[in-house]
Amino acid sequence: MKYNRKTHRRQRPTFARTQTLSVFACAVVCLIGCQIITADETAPKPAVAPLPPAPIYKSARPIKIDGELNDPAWTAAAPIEVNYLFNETDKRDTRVPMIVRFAWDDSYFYIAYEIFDTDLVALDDGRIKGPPGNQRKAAKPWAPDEKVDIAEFMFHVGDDMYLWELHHNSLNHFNEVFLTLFGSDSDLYDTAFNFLGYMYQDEITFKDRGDIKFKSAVHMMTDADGNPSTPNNASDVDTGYTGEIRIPRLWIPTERITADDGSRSPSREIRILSVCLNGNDGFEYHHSSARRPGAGLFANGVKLFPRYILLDQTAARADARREHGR
Ligand SMILES: [Ca+2]
Ligand SMILES: [Ca+2]
Ligand SMILES: [Ca+2]
Repeated sequence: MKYNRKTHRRQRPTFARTQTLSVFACAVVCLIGCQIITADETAPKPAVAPLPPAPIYKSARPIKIDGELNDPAWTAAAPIEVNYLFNETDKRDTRVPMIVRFAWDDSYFYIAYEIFDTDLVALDDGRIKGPPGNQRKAAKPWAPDEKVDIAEFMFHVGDDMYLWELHHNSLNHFNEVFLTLFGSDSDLYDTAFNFLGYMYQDEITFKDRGDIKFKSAVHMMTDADGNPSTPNNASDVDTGYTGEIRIPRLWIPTERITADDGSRSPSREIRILSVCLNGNDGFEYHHSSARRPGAGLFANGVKLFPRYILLDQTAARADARREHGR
């Protein structure tokens, strides 16, 4: 799939007033993202191989979604540093603005993260999403004049063209967006379905399935004097916050792993890009968990999203015991 920004600039339609604000916001995010990397837009992109897959362990017990990361699953999970520089290739920042952990069980995929920020800003976009009884305010993903901050997770869900883009902030606003990527050879590319290379569907929402319900929470970090961080209050110096999200597994498809000999592994794989956007300086800068998120938009780098394998270590230990006759 190729994305030619120069071509697209010529073809870019004028925004009509009928387009939703959220689509507009997304488009502007994309434009800003593109501007950041304008300097090397004509240069060949360096070849950067994706990193080998990292494990995501199955949680032995349900994780309490309260924003506090003291559950055993989070102790066991490997921390993922989100500090690759957005406009560089394979370069990490000297500081780590965000740390992410993942876990899963039969019902849910879980996300935990820490964000370190001296001035937390969290805005909703005015919409209420979610099924009856489980509604939430939708996070606003982009507002440079208001220095908005956002945690973002992009899940590849199939065929290198379907993605979830999830937004969460320090006031527990949440927004799920379904992206469909179009290549320039697609018949849908130059149509109203497409803007800047993909269709952005932010009206979709994670519906609950019986007792299996989406849930998210946040918890403010405290400073050395015990004062909690205060979103949308710039009169103090914040420390940051922690977030927890659980998503019904039915919404998070995973890929089968096939070995070179054609055999199927019982484990499943998923590609996830974690992104931290901090608007402190009035210019929103992204850090990500990928060595390079791709040419321009994060979504276009889906092949380089970090890969993870969902491992059931309990089942693996049982297999090993059987194999060794124990
Ligand atoms: Ca917890
Ligand atoms: Ca504050
Ligand atoms: Ca901030």
